[in-house]
Order: sequence, then C-alpha cells, then structure tokens
Amino acid sequence: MDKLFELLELETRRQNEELNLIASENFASKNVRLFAGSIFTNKYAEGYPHRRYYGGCENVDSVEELAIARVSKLFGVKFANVQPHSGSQANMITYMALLNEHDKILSLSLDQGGHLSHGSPVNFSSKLYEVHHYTLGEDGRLDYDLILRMAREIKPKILLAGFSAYPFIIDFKRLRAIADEVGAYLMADIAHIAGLIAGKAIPNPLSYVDVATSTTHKTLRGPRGGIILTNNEEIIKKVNKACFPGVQGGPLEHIIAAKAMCFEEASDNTFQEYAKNILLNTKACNDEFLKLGATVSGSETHLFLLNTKKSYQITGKEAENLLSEIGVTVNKNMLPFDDEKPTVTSGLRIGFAALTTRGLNVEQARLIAHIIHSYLSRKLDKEEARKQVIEITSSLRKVEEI
Ligand code: DSN
Repeated sequence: MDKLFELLELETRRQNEELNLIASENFASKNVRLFAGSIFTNKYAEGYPHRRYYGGCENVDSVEELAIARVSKLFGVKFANVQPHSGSQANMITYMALLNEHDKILSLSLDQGGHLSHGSPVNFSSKLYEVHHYTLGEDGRLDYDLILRMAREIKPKILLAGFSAYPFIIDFKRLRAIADEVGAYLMADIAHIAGLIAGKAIPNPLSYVDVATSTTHKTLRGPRGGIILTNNEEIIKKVNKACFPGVQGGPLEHIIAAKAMCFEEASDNTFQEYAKNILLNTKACNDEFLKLGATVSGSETHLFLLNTKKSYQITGKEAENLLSEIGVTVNKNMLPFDDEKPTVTSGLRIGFAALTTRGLNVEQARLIAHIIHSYLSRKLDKEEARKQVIEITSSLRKVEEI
C-alpha cells in the first residue's frame, strides 16, 4: 500500500483522538469533501462563467454561478468572487483592485491579533504598500478613538478591519464613519468570523463595508479557500480583473463546487444552531478558566486568548508542547503588547468552531478548561490527563462521518 494511505489513516486517527482547539480550523462535511475531491479538479476554466479561455466549461460555469448566487444570498451582498485560492490571495487581489503601489493601508499588526497579509514586514503587503498599524487599547479591545486619530493623520486609502486573534465584536458602523471622514475604503477581513455571521450569531457587517474578504474553511466549515464580497459594482469589476488575469490563473473548480456546497449547508437553520453553540462553548470555557484563576481575554466570538505566562509561568510555546503530550491541539499566539517572539509568545489562542462541529457541549467545554488548567499547573499527571481527553474525544462525532 502506498505510504500516503497509511498517513491518511494516521491523520484520521489523530483528528479523532485529539481535542482540536485551533481557532482557525474546522471539520468539513462529507459532501464538502466529496466535491473537493471530485472530477471537477480535471477542468481548466481560466476566466469567468461564459467568458472562459477553454471549451467544455458548461458544467463548471453552472457550478461557479451557483457558488456566487449562494454566497451572495448567505451574506446579503450583490456581488461575489469565489475564485481566490486562499484568504491571503483574496487580500492580495483586493489590494491590487483598489490600490496603486505605495498607497497607504491602516490595519492592526500581526502581533496584536491582525494577519500576515495585513502588512506584516515579512509579507508582500508591506513590500508593495505603505502600511501603518493601529494598536489595541490596554483592555485588549479596539481603540476606535486611536483609529480615528491615526486615520485623520495618515489618510489611508484602505482602512482594514478583521483579525486572526481578536475575541470581541467589531463595531463596523463606527469604522464606516471613520473611513468616510478620511475618504478611505473600508475593507473587512472576516475570515475568522464568517461562519458566525452566516449563522447569525453575531451582526453582519457587510452593509457597512466597501469590500470583505474571507476564507471558507474556518467557522464557515467549507473547503480551504477564499472569497471576496461587495455591494459595489465598480469594486467587483476591479476585483474580478485583479483576480484573473491579475493574480491567479485557472480557478480550482472542484474547490468552488465544495464552496457552493458549504454555502448551502451554512444557509440551513441547523447552521444557526451550530454558530450559537460555538459562542456558548467558547464563553463557557473562557469563564471556567477565569473561575480557576487563570488570565484569559474574555470572548464574544469563537475564540479567546489564555495568558500562559501569567497563569502558569510558562510561554505559549511551552504550553503548546505540553498540551500536545495529552492530545490537546492548540496554537501559541502573541498576546497584545507581547514581549516574546512570535515563535515563543506569552499565550495560547483557543477556539471552539471545530469541536462544536463534533458535537461538544458546554459541560465538556468547561471540563476542557479544568484539564488544561490542572495539567499546566502540574496538578494532573500526563496519564490521567490523557485519559480524560480520550473520554471526551470518544464521545464526539467521528470526523469522517461529519
Ligand atoms: N493562519 C490563519 C489563522 O490561524 O488564523 C490565518 O490565516
């Protein structure tokens, strides 16, 4: 048997037997995986529906039109591009559509909870554009007065909101007013919260922004990929041109089919229940940590930050490694104003989109806080902690059956 089949089996086992608390991951459904692995992968389709550079595109045209119609309805927008291969690509395409080289972007930096493609010094975004960063307030929340002051001074062409490690609801109405005052586009990167918006668990910001980018695989629970949404016809024309032929070549039509499947699933009432349960589980776990005396950020979304340095006198890296010994999968994450390097960090980002898909409930979310807290405080030995993890994972839905 090819080694790959063995690896697939090992990965299935790992996903079933570990508690996945990585805030950006999820478990896609059988149907999403069916289309992601379908024969649509055989088709080249450069261009857009009915304007392709290849023959034989009649079926993929319908697939892409279906994906566009479904995602537009799901988020309440007029226009969408479903071709970006990833969230970073979606961001690059949007910058290319709206900016000239060296134009200014005002965004949150990676170390405060932003994203690489929002202007990190090691990313294309800071090499092509002049990026300025606002910071969070001391309470770990967006400081809208500071954003206003900086926007007035810098006059960015894009005011960018949307984050990878921000646990609170964003006031997009306020950001709209700031963007209007300085004549900037308001761009939202909703990659982390897209599923919460689609599931109506948090407010939909789409009516406030000029353009939104997202991935489809985080809280939205689809295949790995990106999308761009807007209500502005001029913007979608520029976005479409920037996507193809600007940045990408042939779209991944099998992934677009899987996206269309995920948009259908996310428009079902059961998805609203799911999105609500993500918030309940996340808050339950955060609040249990608080009761136990740990330092956590609080949460209004699918994630919170655990300060491992303050709580257990260990770095995020050490905590991540320790937890992996007992089958708890997390990622170290910089905390606002962190003095550790990104490869070390002072804490963890903990999210519940994935485990909620497997049917985790609030009591189990609280129990997870106890296991992590006791293990990192050295009050629980490895064997007992692993046993408690297995008790939870074996009660959850199997990932291949989702
Ligand atoms: N790497 C993703 C995350 O973990 O949030 C963002 O692209």
